[in-house]
Amino acid sequence: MSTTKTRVALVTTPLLQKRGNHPLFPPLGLAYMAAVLDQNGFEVKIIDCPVCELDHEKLKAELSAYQPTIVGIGSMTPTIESALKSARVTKEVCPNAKVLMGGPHATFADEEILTAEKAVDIIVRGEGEETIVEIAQQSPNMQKIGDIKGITFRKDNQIIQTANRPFIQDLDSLPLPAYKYLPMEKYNITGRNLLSIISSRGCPYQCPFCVASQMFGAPFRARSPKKVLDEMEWLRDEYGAEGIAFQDDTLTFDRKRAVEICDGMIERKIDLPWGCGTRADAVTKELVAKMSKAHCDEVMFGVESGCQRMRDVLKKRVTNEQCENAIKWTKEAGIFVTVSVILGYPGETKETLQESLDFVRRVEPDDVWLCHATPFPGTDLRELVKSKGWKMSENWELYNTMNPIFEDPALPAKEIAEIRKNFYNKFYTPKYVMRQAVKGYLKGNLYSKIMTRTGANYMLWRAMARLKLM
Ligand code: B12
Ligand code: SF4
Repeated sequence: MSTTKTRVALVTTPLLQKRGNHPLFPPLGLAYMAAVLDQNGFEVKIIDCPVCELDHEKLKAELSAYQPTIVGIGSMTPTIESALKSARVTKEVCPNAKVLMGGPHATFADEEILTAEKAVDIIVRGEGEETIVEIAQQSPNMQKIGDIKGITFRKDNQIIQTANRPFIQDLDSLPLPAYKYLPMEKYNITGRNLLSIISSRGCPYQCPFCVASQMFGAPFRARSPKKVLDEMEWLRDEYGAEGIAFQDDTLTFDRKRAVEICDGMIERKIDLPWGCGTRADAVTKELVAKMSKAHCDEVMFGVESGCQRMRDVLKKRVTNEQCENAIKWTKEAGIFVTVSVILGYPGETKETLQESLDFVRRVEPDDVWLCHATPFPGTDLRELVKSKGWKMSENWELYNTMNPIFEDPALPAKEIAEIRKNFYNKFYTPKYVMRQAVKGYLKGNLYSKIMTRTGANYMLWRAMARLKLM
């Protein structure tokens, strides 16, 4: 038995490119793991490089000063190169530390990462809370590492995958995310302290392009309304939250529970504007009215396409009528509506693309995310593109849904990108900015205030780009 105190550093890797327009939220996954490590008596530090504006050199200095025994690095597909570089700099200054990597990219690219990058020792697949505690308990000798479920590791030049870890059944048993390890005053979106909550995990729909449902499984696992409401009050009272972003994939999947949460917000006078994502078939007119009364300011619907044939290909299992109704009711309730649409999924044609854009114009959402179909590791979409033998980029930095990743011979990627750009040029107009300013500043919608600025910035950026071209 070693006497070395196990000290864990959890890292959100530095951004290699400028932040762009991605909001910075506290890293919930790392904060949950920090909380369970803390609960089990381990020493923890979270280093959130993007929000602290740390590059790899500064991260190296932080790690060198802290000398952790375990370093856990999070990974999304576009940040994987940076995450691998973080692993290498860790080994330079803490050669004896075990380097773990987890998150949605590492989970599904475990073997590739361990084969290519010697600085990574263990990949944690799926949910990390229980696994990281078991790893810390075995640190530093890791003699029974093969007994730990949900990991992939190297042994005698072989890569070993242990059995999948069952999903955490009772999410209420988890402690609150350990925000005490994060510089909470630094997280704000256009000047607003907007903090996150995840009240459920898992999604029964398992759409073929979605990573979240693969990470967290099919059963919808939900925290009790009481715990969710307590967390909202805690974020407001302890951390000065001025708004809440629910990070659930389908917040209203269980409508009865959604109503209970809304009723609780009203009864307890929580009074915080909040936003969420859900499916068009998971709301009713009454539910969105109740959500609005509980201060819901934004709902994002993944409509994915405006063409029923394509929506069936995408296995979304909602109809145009359901989408139109959901958007209409939500707008009528005064809520900001975002729709998310996938462009260029295999089977898409110029006509179906046009149908999607016509649909969006017709329903007039407050914002629209036009996402290039992106074959993330772990998705059926990736297997489909591979099986077709189409050219597919392996430059992970491009996997941010704003770039075409594969080439469908029937629909050139360049054309899709051009159609997307033209759509946005016509979407963010002075009229749009005025509409959002009225909804934001006269009617008090938080998301409209944010989009008034974002829309104006987009137009400014476009005008400057044109001037440079002249
Ligand atoms: C919030 C969020 C964001 C925030 C990030 C906030 C943050 N600091 O985490 C923002 C808005 C910035 C964002 C951006 C993007 N996101 Co996002 N996002 C989410 C969302 C909705 C919630 C994340 C979350 O908090 N989950 C809850 C916690 C508990 O889970 P977790 O973070 O995954 O962590 C757990 C495990 O992954 C694991 N784990 C994670 N890290 C580590 C590290 C170690 C060492 C260990 C041991 C374990 C471990 O243990 C944790 C606890 O169980 C997820 C969907 C989802 N349901 O997760 C998508 C998701 C992560 N995003 C996704 C995508 C595609 C993107 C974007 C590429 C594109 C886009 N259009 O938004 C960009 C890329 C950003 C970039 N940096 O380049 C995909 C991931 C695909 C992939 N392979 O990377 C997801 C899964 C959505 C989906 N439906 O597919 N996102
Ligand atoms: S409904 Fe949404 S969260 Fe569920 S699998 Fe489909 S895209 Fe993913």
